[in-house]
Amino acid sequence: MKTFEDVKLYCFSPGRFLRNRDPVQVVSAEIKGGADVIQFREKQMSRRESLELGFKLRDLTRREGVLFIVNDDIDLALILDADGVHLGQDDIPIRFARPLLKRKIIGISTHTIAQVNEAVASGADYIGFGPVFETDTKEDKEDLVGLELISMVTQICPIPFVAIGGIGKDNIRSLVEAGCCRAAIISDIMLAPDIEERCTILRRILS
Ligand code: TZP
Ligand code: MG
Repeated sequence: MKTFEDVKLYCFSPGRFLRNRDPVQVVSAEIKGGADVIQFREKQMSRRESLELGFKLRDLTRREGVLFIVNDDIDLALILDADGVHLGQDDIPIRFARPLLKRKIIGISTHTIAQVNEAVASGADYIGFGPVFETDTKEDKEDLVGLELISMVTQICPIPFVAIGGIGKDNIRSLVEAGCCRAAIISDIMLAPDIEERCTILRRILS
C-alpha cells in the first residue's frame, strides 16, 4: 500500500461524468493508467447508493494497492474502512475529525496561504490547493490561485500538497515547472477518449 508521500496522480470516482459507463470500469482504467489515489466523490448519490459503489471501489483499490479517500463524509470513510477522508473548508474541522479517524489520512481543501498554514497547524496529512486554472467541475467557485501561489506553497508547506482545478494534459507541464508534482484531476480524465491512456500521459509528466 502506498503512503501519501508516494502520490503523484490523484484521481476520482466518476460522479456526474459517468455517462453510460460502469463506474468500477472507469476507476479500474484510472488505476491501470497509474492513479495513486482514488477519491470517492459522488455528490449526486444517496448514501445508500454510495455504500454499494463505495464497497466495490474499496475492494478494487485494496487489491491494487491504491489509496482510497472518501470526500466529505467521515461516517462513510469509517464504514468503508477507507484510507482516509477529504474535507472542505465548510466540513467538520480536523480537531473534531481526528479522534474519529485516528491514524487514517485527513486531507483538506485550501484556497489561500492562511488556510494552508491553518491546515498544517491542525494536523492535516495532506492539503489540496486550488483552483489553479479555470474549471467548470466545481459548483461553488473560489478565486484562481495561479502558478505563483503554487510555487509559494511548494516552498512553505511541510506536508504533501496536491494541486487541483482545471489541470490537464495541455497545462500540467506548467504545474511541474512551478515545482508541484502532485495533481488532482477530474474532467480532463473523465472526458478523455481513453481514460487509461490519458492517466498514463499525465502520470508520466508528474514523475
Ligand atoms: N476543488 C477545487 S477545483 C475542483 C475541486 C473538487 C474540481 C477539479 O476538477 P477538474 O475537472 O479537474 O477541474
Ligand atoms: Mg467537500
